[in-house]
Amino acid sequence: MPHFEDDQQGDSKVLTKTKTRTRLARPRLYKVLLHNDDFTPREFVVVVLQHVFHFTESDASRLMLYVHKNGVGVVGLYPFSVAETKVAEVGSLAQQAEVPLLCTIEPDTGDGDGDGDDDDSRGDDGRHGDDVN
Ligand code: TYC
Repeated sequence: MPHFEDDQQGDSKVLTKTKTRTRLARPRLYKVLLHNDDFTPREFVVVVLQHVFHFTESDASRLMLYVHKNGVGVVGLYPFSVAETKVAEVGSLAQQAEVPLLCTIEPDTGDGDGDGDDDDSRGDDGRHGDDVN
């Protein structure tokens, strides 16, 4: 906020302005992981990926197959509250359908997939801007 200061002689004024810069920390991101199981039908997984994570049908199918083959995959990177909501949505759809489909959250360490071997288990680039708040 601009304010006037007296100089030493007291007969002139100096205008000084304090610039306040606000830097916002980037929100921490969390990986949402989808786990394979032997019972959930493939079509159900594809529909869940389309509805909860807004994948196209072909991307959802590709990701479902990735998880089916590899055991686990990252379906998205989100701020905690969004990640938590998505996991709860998947859990509730799975419960209604009486299937054991499991989705979990893990902090993003920025190393690829967090399993320490620095590979890439994402079916895409892992980011979805639509839900980020
Ligand atoms: N393995 C399941 C099957 O063969 C399909 C499946 C894929 C289940 C991905 C869960 O996260 C999953 N019916």
